[in-house]
Amino acid sequence: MNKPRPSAAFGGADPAVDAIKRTNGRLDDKALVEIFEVAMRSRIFEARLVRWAKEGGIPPLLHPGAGQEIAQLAALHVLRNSDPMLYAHRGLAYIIGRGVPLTAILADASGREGGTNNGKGGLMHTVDIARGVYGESGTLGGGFVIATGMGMAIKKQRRDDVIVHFFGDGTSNRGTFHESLNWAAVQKLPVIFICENNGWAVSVPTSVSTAVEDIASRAAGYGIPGVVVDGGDADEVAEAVAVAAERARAGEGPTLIEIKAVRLLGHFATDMQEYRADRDECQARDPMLALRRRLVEAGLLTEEQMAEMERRITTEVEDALDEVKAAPLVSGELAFTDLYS
Ligand SMILES: Cc1ncc(C[n+]2csc(CCOP(=O)(O)OP(=O)(O)O)c2C)c(N)n1
Ligand SMILES: [Mg+2]
Repeated sequence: MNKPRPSAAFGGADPAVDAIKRTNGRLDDKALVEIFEVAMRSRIFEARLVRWAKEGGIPPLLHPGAGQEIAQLAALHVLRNSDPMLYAHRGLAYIIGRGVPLTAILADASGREGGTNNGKGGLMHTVDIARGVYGESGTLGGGFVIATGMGMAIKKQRRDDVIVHFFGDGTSNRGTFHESLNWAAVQKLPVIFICENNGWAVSVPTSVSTAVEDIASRAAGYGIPGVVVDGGDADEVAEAVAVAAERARAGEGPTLIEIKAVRLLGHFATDMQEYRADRDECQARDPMLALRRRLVEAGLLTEEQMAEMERRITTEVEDALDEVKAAPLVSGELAFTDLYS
């Protein structure tokens, strides 16, 4: 699998894509700082949610995304905010990155007023169409079919949107993966399939469930590009997604991108990971640490500025939590609204 470089046919309609082309496949300084800040917001917010779950405030149905935020955000950085996104269950960086307010996410998580799904979706099903956030399929593997169907709609409507669908390595073993990638490929649909391979599906190592080393190698079976990128390298992720977006907008069809990721925490909030030998050792591979070092070395942020950023975000998170705790629970009558259209 070759790492595709941006081609000469770049459209020019996307500032972030243009920027990465100009800098020869590297994110510019402003983008790196932005990605770092949103990743920090996601990390702090998620840790607070886990604590709230342990305190009994919300069901412990949170799948921590710690370790995977930088890659998720680098991917989104080169897409338009209007590009429809179907996210995965792991973490909140996707929706925070799209600008969904923390109060809305907290309200969804706790079934309070002010959320996006009126108590019906809980934490994993925040939907915010104005921000291109189309939710997550509770049945893993459902997203492939939905993304492909959305791709057909976009193509029929002759819009130049690109659908991005994030999913895990375990999910890539569902039959819907095959049906969808084949159809998206043959119809040349504008979909970017992004597999975050974190080496685990709950407590099952990928090597036990998956016959190939690289999930991206399956792209060959559909005649589409398959690209492997390092989830610790924001530039590599952003460049691969920029190339895939350009290809999709040009009507050339889908791309399968595999991010080699690290899951720093348990499958869900209260998972102690007794099954995992690398539980402590993997912390050194945290992409946040690498980006932190890079920003300091490049003189883009000082340690003091990062500490200040952390304090500011912590206050922001606590304020959002106080606001949502004071909001009323969603009325039971709303259980029967928005179910059919
Ligand atoms: C069809 C289906 N089977 C099982 C589950 C339960 N489940 C939720 S997350 C998960 C693991 C998924 O692993 P992976 O796709 O690698 O994502 P990760 O959790 O590692 O991010 C499972 C089995 C589900 N939601 N849907
Ligand atoms: Mg996984």
